[in-house]
Amino acid sequence: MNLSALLRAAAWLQQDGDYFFPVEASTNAGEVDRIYYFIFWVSAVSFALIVGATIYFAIKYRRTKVGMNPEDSPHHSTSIEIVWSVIPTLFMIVMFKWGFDDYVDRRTPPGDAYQVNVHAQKWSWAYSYDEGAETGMGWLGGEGEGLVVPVGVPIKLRIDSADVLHSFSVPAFRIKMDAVPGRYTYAWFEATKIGEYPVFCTEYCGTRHSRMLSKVQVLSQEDFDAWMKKQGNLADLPPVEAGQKLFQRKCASCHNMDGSKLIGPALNGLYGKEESLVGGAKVTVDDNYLRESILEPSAKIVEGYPDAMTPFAGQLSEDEISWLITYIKSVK
Ligand code: HEC
Ligand SMILES: [Cu+2]
Repeated sequence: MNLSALLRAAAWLQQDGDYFFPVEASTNAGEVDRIYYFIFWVSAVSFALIVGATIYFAIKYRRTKVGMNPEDSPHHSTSIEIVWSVIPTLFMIVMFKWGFDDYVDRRTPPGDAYQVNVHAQKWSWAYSYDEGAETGMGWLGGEGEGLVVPVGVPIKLRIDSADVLHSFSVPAFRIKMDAVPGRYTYAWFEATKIGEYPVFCTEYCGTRHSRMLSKVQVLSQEDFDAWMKKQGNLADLPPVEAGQKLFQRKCASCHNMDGSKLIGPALNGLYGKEESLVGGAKVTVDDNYLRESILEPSAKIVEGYPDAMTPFAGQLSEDEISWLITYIKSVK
């Protein structure tokens, strides 16, 4: 499952790509690839010249007879030294200037860019829009549609993390940016091709890091507008359904609802149960226990499990906490 998903991602990335790179699907991709190939070919040619000359001289001047003495040879040539210092320096300057210009461009979203917020958490991605829409992972079993964006519009991503360092990477767009707890980071792109592209977490973030896969859906402007119109608010749903959606987005990477253990215990049939805690205490699961377990998971650790849950204090509204509790209570 894990492996097949990764293989699928690799195959998906490589279609329409070349030997080194996946498809170029953003305005930035072509430039990144050109800089890469420039540096690559300069390095390859330098390598061939240097190693070629080394081999040539090693053979030409090898010692062939016992007792051979070294011949006198010039030990300094200003003109050669200038040539081999100046020419590489010029290439370095081109690499630096070209790379730096593109870096500055990457760090500076156009003023009219459309903002989408990206939320990283062990081990899922979620996206929210100022219009109120929210989407989840969108791939690999995660519910939701991933990051949905219109084609041909600069998109500015505001990225945050609820727990540890993650990194938001879309190879087809040639963008990557760390998600850092306690602050916002930014990235931007303008998609040039309608389609779906994989999203990876590229900062090792724990057990299920390799499954922190999501996708970007690039739609035409009309399709995007139609999609946005259809996005209801969670508050418009019955609480159980709202809770289920939230659970899929924020909790399903660690909790199953079918009795099986994941990173944390399964949460079905939990309500009313007597739970054993680390340290030997017992507690009967009621609304307050659920609430505390969500907001401050370290307060009571379930026996047999690590203290590894993301604390959700400050991240969920009262409504959201209550929908989650309603949902957990509803699943037997
Ligand atoms: C990073 C993994 C992770 C995520 C994400 C996570 N949990 Fe947990 N959860 C755990 C672990 C591990 C435990 C057991 C240790 C403990 O009690 O803190 C746990 C325990 C719990 C418990 C107590 C279970 C019991 O058997 O008494 C509840 C309730 C709970 N989580 C709810 C949630 C909800 C709701 C969410 C989403 C808002 C969530 N968790 C997200 C890892 C996670
Ligand atoms: Cu991660």
